[in-house]
Amino acid sequence: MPQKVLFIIKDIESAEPLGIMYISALLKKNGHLTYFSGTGGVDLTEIIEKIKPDIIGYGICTGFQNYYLDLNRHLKQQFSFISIFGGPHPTFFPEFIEEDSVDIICRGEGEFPMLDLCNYLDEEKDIRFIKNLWVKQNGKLYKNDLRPLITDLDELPWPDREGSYDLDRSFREYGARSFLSTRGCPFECSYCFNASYIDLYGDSWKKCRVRSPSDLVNEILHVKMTTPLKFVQFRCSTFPWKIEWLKEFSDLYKKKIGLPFYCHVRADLLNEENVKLMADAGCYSVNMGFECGDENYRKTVFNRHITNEQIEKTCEILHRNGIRILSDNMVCLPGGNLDLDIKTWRLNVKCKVEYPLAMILQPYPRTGIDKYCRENGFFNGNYDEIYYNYYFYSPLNFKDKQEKRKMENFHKLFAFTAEFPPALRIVRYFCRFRLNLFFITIFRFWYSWCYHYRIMPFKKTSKDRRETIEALLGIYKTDRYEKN
Ligand code: B12
Ligand code: SF4
Repeated sequence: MPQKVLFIIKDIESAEPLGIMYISALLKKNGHLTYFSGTGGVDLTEIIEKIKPDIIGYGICTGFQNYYLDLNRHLKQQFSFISIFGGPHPTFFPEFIEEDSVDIICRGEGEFPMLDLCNYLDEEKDIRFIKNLWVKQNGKLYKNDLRPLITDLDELPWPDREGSYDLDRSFREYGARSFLSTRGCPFECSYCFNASYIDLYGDSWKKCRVRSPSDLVNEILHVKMTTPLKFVQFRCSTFPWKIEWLKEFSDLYKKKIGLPFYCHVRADLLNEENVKLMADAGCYSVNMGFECGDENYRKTVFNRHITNEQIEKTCEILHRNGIRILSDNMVCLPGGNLDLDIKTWRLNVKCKVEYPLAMILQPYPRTGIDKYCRENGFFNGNYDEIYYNYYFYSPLNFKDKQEKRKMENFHKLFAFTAEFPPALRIVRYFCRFRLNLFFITIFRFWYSWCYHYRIMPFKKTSKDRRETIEALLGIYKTDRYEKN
């Protein structure tokens, strides 16, 4: 009997969950049945009664673990199914398997472990020793090794996009779609999960696995023909930067797609030649990590060997080629203070970034920064204190509580103030007050506005407009699952 797998995901947010969409595509190709459901505005009980899934799968990031645990416990009380959790949180915090109601966790790439699981259940074979899975059965835990990484990404079936529309029906009409051109990253920045993947998989993770331009462009073409695609988002860690790949991609993309796109880049990998090719292909905006304005901190604590001069020069090249920049910045840094965050802000002002996105540093499990924070007493190691989103509070300890509050407040005003740099003095003064809601509202409104209208401008759906209005009104989503 083919297995019935239901993937449950809380929110589709601004991008679809490609990881589970890849898994779903492979399962479907092999004759299994997959379903997707969101959690808001639907009756999960009714959905599960109808589908009767053999397996329920969740893909989770740190900060969401309790939400999904509450949900899974609630479902387990009513139904019988195997629960499996994958994604960054169980990968790097496999102790998660010890939680009640968790049957299996998947570490690392999930396509083939999940296929094995379904096939073995189908054939009534023993599931305890499937590579990448940690399986809990009859009170015993089976911790299995990892299998090698998928080497040829072109061989994977394209992500199951139809399934993702069940998560959010309005998404079918959405003008942007996400794609992946690579997996892996050769660098080891201490705050990023790629370095943790290198610990897990060794050097094979460092070898950036790149799809062929033709497979990638054909996937985009298929989506363009079947949806109202207006804007392409490449969500891979670092967009391919090598000239040969870019030349081939640029030619094909222009001919077959011709739509603006957004991608992630690294300042030290770009130059006049590759930026020109990207711009020529249709690159409209990029996401580039600045992370910290202090070169020494960036190098020693973040293990990110990029100079301010390289960042400034690359911003100039990008702007000269008409490409807008969304920069990634981290604030509330371990051992840091408001002055350090202001230094980062100044670098953004100098580089005339279109949207300087600030995130509050989170010590995600098994990253270098997690270790650094624990060893230096900045973090107590309780990952449940990591908030579900890095836009609110810092889970770190600071000796001076007032300074922590100033940094958390400055985070909310970081991007807006960069628009009016002379306002820095007055903003700095206001950061000492307990005005969280007011600051958060400014942050969310400006974020939503810049993201939707500056960085990815395409015709918006009523959902986008609702999000911008909700941001203005201070309406929030919850980070715990609430039973109806
Ligand atoms: C695109 C993206 C997003 C998108 C879509 C997220 C999503 N649900 O997929 C958006 C913008 C919405 C987003 C939001 C957030 N993201 Co994000 N995001 C990414 C990004 C850039 C790409 C994800 C991706 O598609 N990867 C490629 C696919 C193939 O890999 P994958 O998702 O890991 O999936 C594979 C395996 O993990 C596994 N797997 C995954 N799910 C499941 C489920 C089952 C059942 C099984 C068996 C296996 C399995 O199999 C998959 C296929 O091989 C990654 C960085 C990266 N380059 O991966 C960060 C990343 C995943 N995000 C991260 C974070 C922190 C967040 C946020 C919490 C940020 C915030 N708001 O504060 C939110 C949480 C969103 C959520 N609802 O869970 C962190 C996670 C760190 C951690 N330890 O949890 C990452 C790793 C970046 C980082 N900081 O290092 N994100
Ligand atoms: S932050 Fe960027 S460059 Fe550094 S390891 Fe992560 S993906 Fe690679």
